[in-house]
Amino acid sequence: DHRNWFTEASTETGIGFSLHTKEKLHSEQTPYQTIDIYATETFGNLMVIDGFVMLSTRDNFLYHEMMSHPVIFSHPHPRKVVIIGGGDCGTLQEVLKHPAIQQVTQIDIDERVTRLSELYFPELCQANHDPRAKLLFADGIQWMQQADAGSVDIIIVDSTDPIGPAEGLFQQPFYQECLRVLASDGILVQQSESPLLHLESIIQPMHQAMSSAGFATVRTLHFPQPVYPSGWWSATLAYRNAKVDFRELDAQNKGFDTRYYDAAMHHCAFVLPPFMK
Ligand code: PUT
Repeated sequence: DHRNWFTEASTETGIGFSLHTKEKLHSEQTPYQTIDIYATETFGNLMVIDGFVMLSTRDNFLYHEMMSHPVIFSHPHPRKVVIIGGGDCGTLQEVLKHPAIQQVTQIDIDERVTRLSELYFPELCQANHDPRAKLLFADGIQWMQQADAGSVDIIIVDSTDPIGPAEGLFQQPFYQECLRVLASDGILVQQSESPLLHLESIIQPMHQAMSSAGFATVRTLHFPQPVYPSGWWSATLAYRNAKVDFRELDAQNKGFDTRYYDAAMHHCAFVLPPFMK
């Protein structure tokens, strides 16, 4: 095959995922990581950080909708949201679709992710100048340590994989800080990798760390994500209170467009196959 392929090769899992690329549009080393952008043949633009696929034009809606709407419709009165990571701004845009949300603070360590997303994924950055949005470029762990207790309703951890700069976001001390910063009824949601590949190595330890940090209930949801290893991904929700809510009527009458999430998919996403239970 004479064509150019980008391959995310995983030595840990022994698999690789390839996309046929037309052109490398950009490559740079930032103080934190290497960011590459490709134009692909069938998935639009592709952002890759340190060799790992972050998003494509074609399928990012699955991830961004499932990182935002299930948690927001699970909170009884969401007003203040914090996003840790999320520099491509796709999650931010979904969160801001909710009129009830009054303030979203996003803290990504690397400003270049956002600037490159504005150039190569402009459709995700339409809400960046919404007056409710505040974009900070700083260390998310330090930000959380300095945040006021009980000041946030929802924390969304939309990070890279738990290696390198993001590793501390997957550990109990960070979850303890999140619990302190969440108001009553507060919920933390974090991207939690592949149900097939990372159940024992990431999802189970995450449940244990969140529970021992003091969260009352921890639940994982799952959804397809073709450009991530195994094509199947998850997000884990940690609830300050034991009671699990779903504002189903509000989800049915949400009044904005989504392509994957709706009230029925909300239920569906939390139904676990036996091996995950
Ligand atoms: N934001 C999630 C990135 C995961 C890449 N494998």
